[in-house]
Amino acid sequence: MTTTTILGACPHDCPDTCALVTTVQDGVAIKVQGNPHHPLTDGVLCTKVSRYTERTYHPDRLLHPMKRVGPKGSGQFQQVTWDEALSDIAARLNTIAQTHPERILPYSYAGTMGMVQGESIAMRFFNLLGAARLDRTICSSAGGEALTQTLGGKVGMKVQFFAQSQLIIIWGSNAITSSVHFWRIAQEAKRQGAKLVCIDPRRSETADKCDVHLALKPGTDAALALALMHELITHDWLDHDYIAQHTLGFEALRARALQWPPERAAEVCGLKLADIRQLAHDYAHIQPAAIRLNYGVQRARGGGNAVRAVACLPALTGAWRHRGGGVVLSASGHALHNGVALQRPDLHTHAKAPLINMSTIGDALNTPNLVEAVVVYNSNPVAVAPESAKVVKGFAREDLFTVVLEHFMTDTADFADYVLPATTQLEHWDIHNSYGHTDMVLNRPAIAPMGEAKTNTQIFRELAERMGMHDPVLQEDDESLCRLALQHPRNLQSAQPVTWEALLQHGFAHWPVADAPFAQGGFPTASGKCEFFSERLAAQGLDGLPDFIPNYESPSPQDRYPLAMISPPARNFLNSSFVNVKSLRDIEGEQLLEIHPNDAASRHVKDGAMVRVFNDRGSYHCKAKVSTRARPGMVVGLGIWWRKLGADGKNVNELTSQHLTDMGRAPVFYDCAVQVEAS
Ligand SMILES: Nc1nc2c(c(=O)[nH]1)N[C@H]1C(S)=C(S)[C@@H](COP(=O)(O)OP(=O)(O)OC[C@H]3O[C@@H](n4cnc5c(=O)[nH]c(N)nc54)[C@H](O)[C@@H]3O)O[C@H]1N2
Ligand SMILES: Nc1nc2c(c(=O)[nH]1)N[C@H]1C(S)=C(S)[C@@H](COP(=O)(O)OP(=O)(O)OC[C@H]3O[C@@H](n4cnc5c(=O)[nH]c(N)nc54)[C@H](O)[C@@H]3O)O[C@H]1N2
Ligand SMILES: [Mo]
Repeated sequence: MTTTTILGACPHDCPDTCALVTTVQDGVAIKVQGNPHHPLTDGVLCTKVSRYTERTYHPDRLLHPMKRVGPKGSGQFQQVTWDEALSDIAARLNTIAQTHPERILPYSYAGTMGMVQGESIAMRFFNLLGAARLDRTICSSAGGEALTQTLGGKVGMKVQFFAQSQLIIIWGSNAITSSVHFWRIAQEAKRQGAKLVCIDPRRSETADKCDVHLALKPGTDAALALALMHELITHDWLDHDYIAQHTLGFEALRARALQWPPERAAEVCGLKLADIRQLAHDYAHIQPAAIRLNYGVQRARGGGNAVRAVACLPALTGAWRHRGGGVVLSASGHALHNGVALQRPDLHTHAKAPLINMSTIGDALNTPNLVEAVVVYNSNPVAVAPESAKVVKGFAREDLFTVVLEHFMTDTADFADYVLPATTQLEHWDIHNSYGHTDMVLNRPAIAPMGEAKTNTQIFRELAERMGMHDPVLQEDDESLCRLALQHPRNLQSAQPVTWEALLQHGFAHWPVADAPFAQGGFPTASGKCEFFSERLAAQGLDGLPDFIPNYESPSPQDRYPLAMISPPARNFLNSSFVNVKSLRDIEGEQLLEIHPNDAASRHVKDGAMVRVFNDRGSYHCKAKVSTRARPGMVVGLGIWWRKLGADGKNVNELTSQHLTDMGRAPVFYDCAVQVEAS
């Protein structure tokens, strides 16, 4: 018997990007653990990924190419050879490409966050083809755009220094669920006396464990941030020196903030006046003060503005001066990888190719003459995209040619003409940055591909050959692509570059980032300052200052759809991944809707009873969980279930809309009015 251990990286869409150690016995992966030498992983994994072998060796794993034999969506497939599948796909795509390559749409997101199995050969392939471009907005583009306008990029505090904070504001995140390694650091700070504040409309597991919980109405964060500024300004709790040297537009921001006395914010946010005042006082007086801002705040109409407003706070008090002070939403902008070399945007020369927003895929697929073929990889749009009825109608089009690269027969795969089996992280090379920390992590294959599965990259290589696309850039191998990711001029010139040797030896390496990156200003904006006022936005005719923008759907009790619904992820799923892993689904039980006891009583809804949740866009059935985790007037539909595993073959996205955010063209999953009735 031979036993080896292989160093890897967690591929999932999560800020923690853990370093992994896989134990392999006679070619079989028997255990996946956290790498104890990687400081942030610290040998610990979440429940989901510690069961990674259960996912990899799942009895339902797709092991062979499959061809549709029944109507679209029926899930009736028959096994075919790779040769048959690839020849037919190549012929079908070539027929479209001869006249309208721009009607071939790639649809991909972060099933794996690896740069190689994510967007390398696949992106080169679609670029060379002149395919439609996909606007990848479904998760973070509102906040990303906002942060870029204010701070200059996806930059901020180094997560490890939250351990030194004395005040930690967890703003729009259920950290225990979605970034457990950050939560461990926050606990360390707490042991050193830090005060923890959670700002979240839901009393989440994280809110339970913080010292203070401010349960504001969904989508009102900008109003709260502006009221905090009002207090900082009127009490003169400001770092005048930092403001003078490292910010732009203070006078304009001051005038805006003075319109937001805490009384006004209390009304808009549904918070107690005293709680807002106390938070402002704490933020000004407890140093270092750190904000873990997260994506929960930017899934509503004014999400971009909310992020801009919050991102201004640390510059007002000079919190950036400390290693344990500042804000972080995403730290991915600190990485120095060469994404351009991997993806080669220069290869795309087809001027007529449209930019199609993945968040409105429902509308796009139902627009005549826009999309004739869609190739899905690393994503499950039928489950995760908003307004499912339209998404399903689009994917059900008999004249749409659909190819899905997957591990499992997902809701999206059910609609495919061909489903192609892809390798998992244990079976391929990849290289990862993180959006929560500033390390790079390498993933080496631990086991041979299962069944006939191939890597995403190999599938596109072989497809390209059959389509007569012989450009050598499509044939670069995975290990070379991993190395290429390091070839960024600034990495190569750095005094402490991330090297291939270090990655091979340790499995991870640190990007060179200063401990307190903005202690002396130096923001990556055009002005080098934190831009309270943005000339760029003003020049586009937009508001140069952050403001509160009310939700598209902010219901009141007399409305036809009187309840605000948010749909954050269930703890044991990762978006729609892992929903089919039985041991994890058993923990979650069924699709749940949390509803406040008052709202339940007025509708005669009992705890554990089935309910119908509906609005003009659709309805779904799920089980009511009567609980004060939901504010009065608000319900929480925990996501993201596979539709086919839901009570009536639907999930929460049946109700969400295709409206977009103020910035970044992103979806508004948490800006959604519904009604609930016993069923
Ligand atoms: N277990 C698990 N971990 C995950 C994921 C998962 O599905 N499961 N998803 C991963 C992905 S793709 C992402 S993008 C990240 C997301 O991770 P985060 O950005 O940290 O967000 P979430 O933890 O999803 O939590 C969003 C929180 O925002 C709250 N919220 C909803 N509306 C508002 C609002 O208007 N204002 C405020 N202040 N809060 C609001 C919700 O109640 C919820 O608790 O997590 C990643 N990690
Ligand atoms: N209502 C509601 N909807 C939401 C959200 C919400 O909070 N509420 N969150 C949104 C957010 S933040 C996000 S990021 C999106 C996420 O949406 P997606 O990025 O679509 O994420 P998943 O649902 O996890 O689907 C990823 C799929 O990729 C597959 N996959 C994984 N690795 C590989 C690989 O190496 N090769 C191939 N070919 N396939 C692979 C997995 O099996 C899985 O089926 O959902 C969004 N949708
Ligand atoms: Mo996400």
